[in-house]
Amino acid sequence: MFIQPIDYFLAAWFVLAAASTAYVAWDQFSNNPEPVVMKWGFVLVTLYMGPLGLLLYVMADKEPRPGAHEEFIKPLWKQGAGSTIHCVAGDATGIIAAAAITAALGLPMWLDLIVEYLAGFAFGLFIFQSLFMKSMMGGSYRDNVRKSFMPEFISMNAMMAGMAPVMSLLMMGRDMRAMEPTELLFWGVMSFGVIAGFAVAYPVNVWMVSRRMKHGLMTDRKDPAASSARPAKGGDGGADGAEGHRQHAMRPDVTRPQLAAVTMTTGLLLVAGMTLPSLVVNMRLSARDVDGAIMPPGMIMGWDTPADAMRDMAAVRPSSVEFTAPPLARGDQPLQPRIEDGVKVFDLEAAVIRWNILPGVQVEGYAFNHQIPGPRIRVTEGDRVRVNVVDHLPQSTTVHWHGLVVPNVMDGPAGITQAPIEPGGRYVYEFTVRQSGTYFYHSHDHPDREQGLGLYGAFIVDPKGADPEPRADHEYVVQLQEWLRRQGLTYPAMPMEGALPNYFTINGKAYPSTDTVRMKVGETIKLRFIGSSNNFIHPMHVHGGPFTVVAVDGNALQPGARFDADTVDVGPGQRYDVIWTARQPGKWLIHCHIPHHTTNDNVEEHGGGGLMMVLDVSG
Ligand SMILES: [Cu+2]
Repeated sequence: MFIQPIDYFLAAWFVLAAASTAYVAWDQFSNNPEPVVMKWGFVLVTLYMGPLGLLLYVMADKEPRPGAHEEFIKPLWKQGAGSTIHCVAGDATGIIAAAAITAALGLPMWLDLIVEYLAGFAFGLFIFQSLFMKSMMGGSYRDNVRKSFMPEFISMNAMMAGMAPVMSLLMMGRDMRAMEPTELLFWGVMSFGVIAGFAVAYPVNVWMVSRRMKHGLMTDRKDPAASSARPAKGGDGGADGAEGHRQHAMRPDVTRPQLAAVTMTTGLLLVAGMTLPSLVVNMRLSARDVDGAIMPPGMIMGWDTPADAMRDMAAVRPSSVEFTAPPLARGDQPLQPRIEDGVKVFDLEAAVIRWNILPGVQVEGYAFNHQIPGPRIRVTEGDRVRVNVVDHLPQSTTVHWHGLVVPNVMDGPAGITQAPIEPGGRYVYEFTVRQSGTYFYHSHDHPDREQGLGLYGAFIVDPKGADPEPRADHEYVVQLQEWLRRQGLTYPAMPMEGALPNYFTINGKAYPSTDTVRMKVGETIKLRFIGSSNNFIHPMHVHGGPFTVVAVDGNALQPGARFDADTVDVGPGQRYDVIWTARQPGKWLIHCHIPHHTTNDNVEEHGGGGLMMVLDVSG
């Protein structure tokens, strides 16, 4: 899916790779005079290395003028490139096929690499090298497998030494869509891996060609007379060009100590390439475990980071969005109950939505009834309440009724009092409300992720008899939340590396998109602060004089216990009901007193941002 700049680059890359491959295939099979195996080698390598494959082909192998191929391919660097091409064509084909299969099977990354190595080596040795050698030198297939073994082993080790770390570090890196063969990114990583493998394998191939351990490029004409050069050698190790498939045995010019040292060095490179990435990424995880997660930039990812942590912290997948809210939509909308047999029945549906926290800032959030915060449930003390909860999220959920005394099985903690509601599933909560005051509901299944992304809402209970709290002329519910929106993706904000929030909202909107409440001098307003946020204690402050704290966590304070203040620390889970009197006309702020929480992505606009709103008092 196209959600990151790399996706656009890769689309361009693969268009060019397809065009390059088509050209190389056409030119090889209609013009270029060389053995069929090499034609296929260049076609495959161009498929994997895109425009770089084309570059190699035209610079090192494509006959520049009729009859000039023999002369053109002579330089050692070209011979080395040819030798690397036929190694890479075979090995990479085996590796890529194995990688796609192991990803689908859900094998851990460390095992993927071993299977890929074996597949690459087998494909390279038994198909590309041995058949190639046989067509060049004749002899039995078995003989050729034996002769090809050492050069193929050395070259494959170097190739995989380059390719393995690219695959490990990029596939298990920040954007683990790279583990999914259905994503362009997977194929991009494969291409980049082949390029790295080519670069590491090239020097050792140049050496092997120079020592006549391997063939480089060669010429193969149907009509030898077409050559302008007299019978020319296709490089040091090459077969005779003009004479076509002449039986020709190479006599390697290497000493045993040289061979041993080169083998050992490439072997060590291979071991380094296979093992050292496990210092950085968790090689025990499979494509299934990480499920295409994209991690927040800056999060500490170690070799022991569990897959559960990755999935919990991952970006909301844009493709999981089921509803895009209109830019001006507000959360916390009153939810009207149906009355069934005297029971107040509410329906809550959890789903992934796209939501504007500011005019130009959209987040992918988890929402009840397509709004953030979820709809306001308002009932009266003594009511029997039933809430049908349906889960349309890509993960399971539950709902907890924060602060309310309910039967244990209605309390919501997933895996403790109830089985989580699976995607597509439903659970019915029913209880009688025996308290009054300011409460809220929120997800209690992975709340670190789900509540952090918006699964919460106000639950206000009016008293049945006399109100234990003083009355006020106005009322406003203040629900707090932190957000992490970075590089086009939304992550649940968490108080840890890489996950700290950069946006803050009151009722789902950041200032200046927060509500303004209009009042007259002398009027009062009851502010119901709800600590629905996951990460911070927010010292909520009101300008223009002190307020009176009349209730804490839903419990009304006796008149003698009420107290005046101008700031209350609203911690996660806490509620404060405070009554403020408009004493002077003008614009009076309600805001968090941690100044960073009154910015939008670190920017102050129109005098603030984030957790800030205005009480507009007229005279
Ligand atoms: Cu704050």
